Amino acid sequence: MMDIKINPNELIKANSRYLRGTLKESMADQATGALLADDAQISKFHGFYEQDNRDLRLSRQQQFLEPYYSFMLRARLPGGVCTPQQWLTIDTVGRDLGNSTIRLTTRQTFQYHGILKANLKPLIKRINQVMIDSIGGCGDVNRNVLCNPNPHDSSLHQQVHQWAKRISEHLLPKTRAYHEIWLDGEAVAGGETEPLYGETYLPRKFKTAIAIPPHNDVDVYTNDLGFVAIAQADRLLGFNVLAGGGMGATHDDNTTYPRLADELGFVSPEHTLAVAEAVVAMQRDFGDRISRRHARLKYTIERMGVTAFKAEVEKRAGIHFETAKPVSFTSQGDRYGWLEDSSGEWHLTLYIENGRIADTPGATLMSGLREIAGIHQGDFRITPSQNLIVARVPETQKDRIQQLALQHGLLSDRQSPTRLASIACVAFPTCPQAMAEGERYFPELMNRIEKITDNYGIEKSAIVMRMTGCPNGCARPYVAEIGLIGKGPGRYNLQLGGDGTGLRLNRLYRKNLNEHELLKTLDRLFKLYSEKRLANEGFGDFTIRYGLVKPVINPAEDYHDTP
Ligand code: SRM
Ligand code: SF4
Repeated sequence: MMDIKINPNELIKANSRYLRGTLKESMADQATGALLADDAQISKFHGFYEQDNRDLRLSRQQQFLEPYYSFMLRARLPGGVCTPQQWLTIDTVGRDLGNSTIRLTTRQTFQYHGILKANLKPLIKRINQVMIDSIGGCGDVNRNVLCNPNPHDSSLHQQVHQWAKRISEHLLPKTRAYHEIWLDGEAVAGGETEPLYGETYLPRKFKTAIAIPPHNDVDVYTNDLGFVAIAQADRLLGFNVLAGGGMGATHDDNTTYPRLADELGFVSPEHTLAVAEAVVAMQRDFGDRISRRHARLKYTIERMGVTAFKAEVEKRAGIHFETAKPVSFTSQGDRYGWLEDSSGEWHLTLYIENGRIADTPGATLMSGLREIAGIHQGDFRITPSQNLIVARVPETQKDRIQQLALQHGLLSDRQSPTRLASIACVAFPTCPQAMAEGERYFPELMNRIEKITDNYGIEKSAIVMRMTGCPNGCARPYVAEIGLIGKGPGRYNLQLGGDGTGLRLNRLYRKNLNEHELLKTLDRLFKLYSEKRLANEGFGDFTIRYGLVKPVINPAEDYHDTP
């Protein structure tokens, strides 16, 4: 008989009494800054990860000290929207109990880094006092639901944002463990169930996004479950439903790869929750519970085939998908500066380099946003490119907010279009998976890249460039025109060929480049682009047309195809 071993995480979940584990005991143990090993898995469902400062690892080891443990907590903030009052709390808590920075993420929420164990409970309590929780911020459940922040049309944004919130609520775990452990809620005396997830939850993380065409800010095709809003003027008619997108891969494991979602069909709004639930339930029942590397929905769909998958979703949701409506996406990423919408409200999109909000000698971003929050009456929207929109500003407040933004270095016209279109993941020193630098290094590298684009007169082109410290793909680098994927200290794989709208995967062009090799390669590519591009041709399209890389036809085979 074959000996198939279930993944140990499945047992941890099953034994956790609906996500309680021994978290209370772990928190009470003052002898260590860490959690018990199983609790470090369960904590993710509560929104936080145990980390240690990787810059300090060696010196701590040499001093026979345990690693410098701290925690990263990620909030749940569907669609990235919060009020100025909530922002003021987010800011104060970050200064009091975190490392005095706030990290905006590629999934429209914020993270605190550097939280000490003793500060976790007070921190969770304080954000909950302003109605922000961290349930399912991480873990094998549905994560933060993305929603196009859409500064163009407030009424459509409000409708679609409501759906992001509803989906998020509908797919939340029902266990009271979070309230019991962190908010001193009453202990549940048995009889608890998880109607959707069951006691082993999903085999792996699950991600949902809603896009409003023509903007693909949310990179909707990279999500496990995607909804593309179909609207007539400002009236929402329904959604095209997508399933099976995902970015994560592992170097040198040919069975892992990034994949774009398949289109299942169109549904009207009243079926949204039933479809979301059916897709999640399919992943619960058919996802791989043996290998976590192969446990995402994209692999389930590859195994089942999209036709069989769709038929089963229709059966479970009690619906019939109509043919998907035609849509056209024209951009990825944010549009900066002030925009007025049809109702006369103003929206200011601020570029926050790699999402890190802090006060530094040159730019007091954290203080500036605090001051803006003190007078702002609209809302804040975190974007999927780690930026921030000061949204719904009346004409009368525009000048004051502009002044504050200028005064604190939140507005500058010195960034190139390529920098503005680019993002990098966190990586060192907190991310345990990082093989190379991300946000700490990307700005310097970009300075050097800008010199090359200036040199070839292509400085006005916005080339979507995304860097990650490892192949997990947290900055969604596989749909960028240029993807830089960490391979080892100071070394990156170079991927080319995304289309600048998030509809096409890129492909490996050169492996394991150090900075010198990378800049030399980009120099050659940008020279060619400046000489041979067609009118209005984007860099990614050029690399395909000019034959520098072939388009990806079969992601499973093409991702590991060595040039
Ligand atoms: Fe991510 C794991 C940071 C978006 C794919 N990601 C991690 C961890 C938690 C490292 C770990 O395993 O302990 C990183 C924490 C670093 C730190 O110190 O903060 C981390 N991921 C991030 C963030 C903060 C990157 C950023 O710079 O903004 C993003 C937080 C999003 C959020 O608010 O929820 C982030 N991660 C993504 C995305 C992009 C997205 O979802 O749109 C992806 C690719 C899409 C996808 O999931 O397929 C992504 N992260 C991963 C993976 C690979 C999953 C896979 O299928 O293989 C891992 C590793 C894992 O899950 O084992 C990972
Ligand atoms: Fe860490 Fe890799 Fe994600 Fe970057 S891509 S944050 S290095 S897991």
